[in-house]
Amino acid sequence: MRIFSGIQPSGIPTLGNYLGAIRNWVALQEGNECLWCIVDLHAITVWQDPKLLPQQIREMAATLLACGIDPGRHILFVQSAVRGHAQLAWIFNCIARLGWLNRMTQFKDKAGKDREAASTGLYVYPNLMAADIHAYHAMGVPVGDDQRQHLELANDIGEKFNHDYGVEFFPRIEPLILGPAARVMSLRDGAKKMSKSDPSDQSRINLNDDPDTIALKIRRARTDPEPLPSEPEGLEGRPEARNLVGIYAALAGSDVPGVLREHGGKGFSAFKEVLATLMIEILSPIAAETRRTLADPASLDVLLRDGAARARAIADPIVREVERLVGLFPA
Ligand code: AQP
Repeated sequence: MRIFSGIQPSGIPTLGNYLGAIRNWVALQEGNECLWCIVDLHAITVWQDPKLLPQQIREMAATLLACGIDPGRHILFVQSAVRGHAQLAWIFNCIARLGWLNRMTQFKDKAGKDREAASTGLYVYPNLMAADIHAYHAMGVPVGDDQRQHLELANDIGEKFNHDYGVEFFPRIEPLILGPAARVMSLRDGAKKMSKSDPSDQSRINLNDDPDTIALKIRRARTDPEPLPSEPEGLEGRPEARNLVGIYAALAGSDVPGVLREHGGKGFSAFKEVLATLMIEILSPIAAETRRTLADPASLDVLLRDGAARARAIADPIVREVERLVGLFPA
């Protein structure tokens, strides 16, 4: 299966990005043809400092490589280097209906109370995401649970295009939402997702946090006074406890019932200690390898340019065919 997924270079990737997406990307590289995209056009839907953005892109690329993304057998590239994404997104702006976009909960979350001040790019973000995927006729898209609604919209766009132009051109996309931590929540608020652009650094684990920082953030993570239950039902109404158990399960390669069988009855201070130890064991080598790769930015840039050339070779003919189907004047 051809697989596509993207990540915004809007900061240092978090444990949420890792467990909800990147780790699954690495596993999917076996037996599939994968395109991994650093989506800078998506990132600028909210303000990004132009002096910092190129470095954020390199940091994201270095982190993905450190996590196990293989740019030899698969394609790792930067979105804006393949013009077809923006060209197809414009056509999709003309396919998607306002009513569909009005239902997108991520826009509501990200725009916040002052919706009038949000960029129009943020509003049509899901159309660009649909273009990212359909430009490659990708059929599998591994994402965290927060992106489920956007993938439904991408299918609606593909279907409406096929219907309007009387073709069977865009295939259906299958969301691949995997693992017990498909939605990692903030360490400060169990109702809010962990996010790399959250103003509070204490709300998240960054993949470049050092061991002391990780241990401190886990120790300070919000919990409740009850001990861990022995059954999943005992996590009802306890979002912070559920979050930490889900994180532990994902890191340990277990599941929630398994973790509760092993640690049920423990107080949170003891559980947080084993959680922090496991997290440090897994994340520290990633941080070290990221630093090593970042020490040679020229090689990283060559690797990303090579990835973009290989991505263009797939996307360009597909986007040209869309333009022909729509009746645009041949270039
Ligand atoms: N908290 C999360 N739990 C599980 N999966 C998550 N993802 C993001 N946050 C979590 C998944 O990571 C992939 C890349 O996400 P993105 O960077 O493209 O955008 P996002 O979902 O908006 O992630 P952030 O960290 O919240 O970024 P900012 O702060 O810039 O908006 C996606 O597959 C996503 O599901």
